[in-house]
Amino acid sequence: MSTLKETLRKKIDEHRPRTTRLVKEHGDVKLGDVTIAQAIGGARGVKCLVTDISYLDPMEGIRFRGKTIPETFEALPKVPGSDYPYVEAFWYMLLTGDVPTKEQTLEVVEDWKQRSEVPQYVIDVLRAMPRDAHPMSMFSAAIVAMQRESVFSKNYAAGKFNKMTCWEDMYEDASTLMARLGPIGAYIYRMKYKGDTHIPADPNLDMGGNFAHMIGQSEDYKDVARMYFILHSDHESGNVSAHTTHLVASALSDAYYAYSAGINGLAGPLHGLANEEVLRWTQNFMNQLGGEVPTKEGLEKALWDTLNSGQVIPGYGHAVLRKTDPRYTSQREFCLKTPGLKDYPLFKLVSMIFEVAPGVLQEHGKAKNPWPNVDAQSGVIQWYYGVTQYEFYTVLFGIGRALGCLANITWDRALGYGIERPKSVTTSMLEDAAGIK
Ligand code: NMX
Ligand code: MLT
Repeated sequence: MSTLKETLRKKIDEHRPRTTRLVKEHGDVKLGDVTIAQAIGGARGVKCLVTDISYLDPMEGIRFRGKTIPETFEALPKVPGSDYPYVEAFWYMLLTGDVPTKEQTLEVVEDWKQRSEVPQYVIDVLRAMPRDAHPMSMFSAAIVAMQRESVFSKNYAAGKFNKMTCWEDMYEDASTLMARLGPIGAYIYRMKYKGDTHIPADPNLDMGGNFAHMIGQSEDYKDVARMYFILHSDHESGNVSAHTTHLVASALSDAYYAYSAGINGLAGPLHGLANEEVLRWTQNFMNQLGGEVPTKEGLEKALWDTLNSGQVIPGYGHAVLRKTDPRYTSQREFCLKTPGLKDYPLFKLVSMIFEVAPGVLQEHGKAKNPWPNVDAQSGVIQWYYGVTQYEFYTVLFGIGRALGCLANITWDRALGYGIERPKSVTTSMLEDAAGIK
């Protein structure tokens, strides 16, 4: 049986000529033009990133290596006794495009176990931070602290940089990060919210199961963790966390620098932090009603109040999607099939928002997409299982998002993608181009 790294090497060798040929023989082919609105408005729709790891169709939603979410869950080897796959199997699939066998999956499980111990100096860094620091700033600091261990940077400094093989060092760093992010997240969670008491890893568990175990969660939550990490993994390359990671890595910064930067982008309320905002919004609203589920009229008024005060409705809208996010649907289906969750008041409220908010946003007339995104549904599941510290939710997102970002930067190195450096223009130049001067 070939190892994941050997399979990846074969895939990379097969893929390289395609990229080389495109650049050498067809490099001048245009993919589109850039308008003034795009230059000012966040490059929306500008096609200038390449990835084969996932693709986001505006109407269909995400496909991972060509597979929809249900197809992904169906195809991958399942953890014994669970309906959900190994996160490790999904990593294999993101990297290679192949569905691994059980044996190949267990090889990754074992590899991550060997790499998973969180070094004492990382714990020291976390403990030195003010205890009220946001968990995302702790998470980011822990990641960048580990930069001293980067195989890529050590080899680069030793003069061993080789364009053809440097992806292997990126792969090593990415694998170590993947193995440690769950335990680091769990440490932050227990330090901040569980009286600074900690639970050692269980060597018999997979990555998702171990995360549930290390934060002190129930057996049922193990599937929540597996589902959550896979659903949040990747959303093609242009989203802030993936793009930031790619951008930073393009300077030949290592995986630790790059993913720490990606995490800082994920921490913005228009991006990953929206899952925290959704829960804050719904909890505040329910508290005002003494814990009762509101009427549709009451909810409609609250949504308008939010819009009229100049705030966005968190969890709704999207830069690319133009329909309900299938990641939302997948989590909603999980709620509907889970006894207890289906009738849970917070889930009822989230479902009512799903009925009411799109109409309100359409009438408001600004958002191009009035439908819910992944963040509108994720917090209610966490809350139901007792992870009520919504400040922590974006760390969960960040553990999952690493799968996509780190697989992508491994391929960036393999295909020799260039240092990112778009050209800027001045406002006068735009006015000249528009003929208004
Ligand atoms: N509530 C109110 N207004 C909105 C919303 C919303 N949920 N979504 C978009 N708009 C507004 C937006 O602020 C903009 O207003 P203005 O012209 O005054 O600047 C206008 O509608 C047009 O924006 P769009 O082109 O539809 O959206 P854009 O691509 O610029 O931004 C988001 C996409 C996701 C940032 C935006 O929809 C949003 O702020 N949503 C709420 C926050 C959220 O849920 N973020 C999570 C995204 C998923 N993730 O995990 O990263
Ligand atoms: C994501 O998962 O990154 C978000 O849905 C944002 C995006 O794709 O732009």
